[in-house]
Amino acid sequence: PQTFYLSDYTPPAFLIDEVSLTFRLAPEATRVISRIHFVPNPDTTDRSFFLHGEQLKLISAKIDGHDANPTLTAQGLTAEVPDHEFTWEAEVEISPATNTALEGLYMSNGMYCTQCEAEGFRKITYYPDRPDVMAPFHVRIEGDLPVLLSNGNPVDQGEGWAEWSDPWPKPAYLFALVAGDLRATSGTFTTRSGNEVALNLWVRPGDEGKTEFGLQALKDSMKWDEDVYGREYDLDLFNIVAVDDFNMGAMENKGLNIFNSSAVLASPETSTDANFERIEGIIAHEYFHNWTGNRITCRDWFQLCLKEGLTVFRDQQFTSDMRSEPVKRISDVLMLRARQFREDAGPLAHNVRPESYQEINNFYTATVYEKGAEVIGMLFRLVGETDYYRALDMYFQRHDGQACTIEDWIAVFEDATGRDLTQFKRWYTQAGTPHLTVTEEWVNGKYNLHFKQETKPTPGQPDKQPLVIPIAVGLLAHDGSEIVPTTLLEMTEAAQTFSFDGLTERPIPSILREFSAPVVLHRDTNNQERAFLLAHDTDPFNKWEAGRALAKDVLVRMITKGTKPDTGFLDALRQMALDDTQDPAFRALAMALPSQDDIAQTLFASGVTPDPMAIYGAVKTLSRAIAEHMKDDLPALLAANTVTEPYQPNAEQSGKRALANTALSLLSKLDNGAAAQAQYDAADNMTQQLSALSCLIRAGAGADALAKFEQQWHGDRLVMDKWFGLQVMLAEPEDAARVAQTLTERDDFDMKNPNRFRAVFGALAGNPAGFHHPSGDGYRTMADWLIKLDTVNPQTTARMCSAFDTWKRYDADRQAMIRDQLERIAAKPDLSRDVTEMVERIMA
Ligand code: HT7
Ligand code: ZN
Repeated sequence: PQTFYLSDYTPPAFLIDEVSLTFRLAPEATRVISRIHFVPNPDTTDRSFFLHGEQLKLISAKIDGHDANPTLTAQGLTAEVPDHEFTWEAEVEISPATNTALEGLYMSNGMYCTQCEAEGFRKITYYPDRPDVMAPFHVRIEGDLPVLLSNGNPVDQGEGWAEWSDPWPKPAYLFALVAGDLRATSGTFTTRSGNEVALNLWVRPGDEGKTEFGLQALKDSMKWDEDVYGREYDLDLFNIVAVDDFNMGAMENKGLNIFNSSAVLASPETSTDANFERIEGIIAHEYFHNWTGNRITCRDWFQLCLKEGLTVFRDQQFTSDMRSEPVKRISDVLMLRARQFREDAGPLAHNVRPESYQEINNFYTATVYEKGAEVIGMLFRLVGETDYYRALDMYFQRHDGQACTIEDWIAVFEDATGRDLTQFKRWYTQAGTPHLTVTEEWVNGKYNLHFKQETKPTPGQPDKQPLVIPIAVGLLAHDGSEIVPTTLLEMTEAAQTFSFDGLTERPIPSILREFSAPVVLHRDTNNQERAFLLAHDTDPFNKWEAGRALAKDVLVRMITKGTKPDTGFLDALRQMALDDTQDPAFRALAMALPSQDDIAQTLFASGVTPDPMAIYGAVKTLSRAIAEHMKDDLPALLAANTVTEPYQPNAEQSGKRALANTALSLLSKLDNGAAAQAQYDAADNMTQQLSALSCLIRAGAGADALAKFEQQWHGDRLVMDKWFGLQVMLAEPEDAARVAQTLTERDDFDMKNPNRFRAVFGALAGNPAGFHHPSGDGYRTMADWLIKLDTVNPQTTARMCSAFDTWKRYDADRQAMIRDQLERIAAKPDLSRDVTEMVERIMA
């Protein structure tokens, strides 16, 4: 396959000032008629004419009314064109009903739907499918369906047709069309300058009861973007459509966002608190793209983090404002470490702004998204809140309507703040997680912190340069009082010392508060000090971090030295769990043990080959020890946090439920699931029902509840995804692969539906002891199904290949078994470009 390089960028030869598309919808023979007005790009002398196009049947092509006689290839076409402006007219035929890749125009449950990011538009018609070609679109849809939608504002409609016009120039990846039998829940939002925007959330008949929350989240997002960033919505209409078959969470098409139904449909009976929070965040994310992505887009796909990093940062700020700031920060860091640090530590490590790719879909990663957001968070800390928003105002003003680069973004911050950001820019161009080591010195009332930074080599990048690292530090006295409040240190050298004068005692430092930079911090400390910080740190993130470090230390010693669960840890955990002055959501997070994958990553980083079975055993033993240590407290903790008011998915109630369910899960280890069974029987919401079901399965008493659950929910595909996933996720290590395989044999397992496929195989990858079971069954079952799915849906298959990306952590037997499976995948005839690239990178 061809490799694309950032350094090869050239501007487009022709720009477009008008696009007209007509769709004559038919499941296996949709006609797309395009009329495109091209003008020579004054910024280049290149006049070669190339249009992307894949899997299209060309019916006719004309230039200024004459036959175009194009030369066709598998990637597109070329033709002789005038050296002045001209009109291209073409008709193509496509087959949405057989499009299982879910890119371009496809069908889902009788509904037509599009997904064009990143390069799906070329499967709809011939076009310069690159984000730096922006144009206003006029769209006519002809089809015998009640609802016909496209981007922008409606122009006109009649029986079996509708016309839409989007005045805002956009790249083809933001094009969307939806047609089907849909029902809307509607509302309005009045912008701060007085425009009334009509809002619709479109769903399949039967799903109308799950729309209220999404619509409110949209209104909250619109208001927040006005209040915080001064950004108003710019059309008369905002449509959201829920679709069942979708490769990712959602898509920000201009004025017509399309959502995976799992990322928008919610009701208390069918959705957990975590689902509600995720939905609110995704709705905000897609809405915020209207400015950061749509009005200002990317010049090319290497600049993906320009829109994604910034939009993730914005949706994180939103959730933090809507809910709890510390809880959101802790959850984001947990996610970053689980997914992005893992990526950075393995064969898939890449820059926040990659420099080459074979298939861009493989770069919608935690590095581009989540590390991209962390980089913006560091800029925010370094320049301060006032300058950050000044720079953003300048960005919106300077670049509205443009397709931009990271250089443009950095230049705005340099111009707005007068800072030289040359070194800071390395965060975009250097892969890998920096390791920051700190040592301390106390001499005559002077306290020195010596920092060293090091980034290990990553694929293709053997040498690393020092980065600018904002390190937020606070100092505490031994009585727990804070003697130096949070101060931001700016590290720029490979090794650097920061001094604090005028202290009367040697302080206890709280370093990297708020997780001020995406680094791994190393400090020679002890559990007494960790327990002190867990009890006294005023920074909630570091308070939580101290507890987490304690738990990790205990687990690592249990695994590597065979020690017993540490009573000091158990006491500290108990004290924190029962501390009513702390937010229940925070306490629930602090009581959760590090994930098995996190422990494997930690062991590997310290030179120990992780044994997934030993990790599984240690986590189980420690959880039981916590349960026994707290056995007299658990019923009261559960009762005190049981919500008796009617269900609300807000932060306060969900925090209490999280803590109560943590108590329930511990209690279930002692009472064989009796309390969980009572909760299951009484539950009137999915959070309570699902957590009780999990406890019952873990206690080995889940068979009845699983059967009842299926009976109750067999008609609800999103709830049934939970049922599928839970059984694999919680299966005993030796059973996990068999459970997954057995579930695929059911009639309601449909590999064409990414949610259902991910429910089963995402859960298999998320059950580390099951996936890495010494029998190799986990690897084999996963590979069997990735091979099957590749023919159907390469994008989802490629994403799931990352289950294997940690293979070098493990022992020789496991490595050999994984290598065999990767080779088996690689040998599949006609393996997609997506999966070929992933397997090659993982095996390299
Ligand atoms: N910008 C979107 C990224 C995306 C996508 C979404 C759905 C299906 C396929 C997709 N490929 C890329 C989603 C986002 O970041 O908001
Ligand atoms: Zn996005």
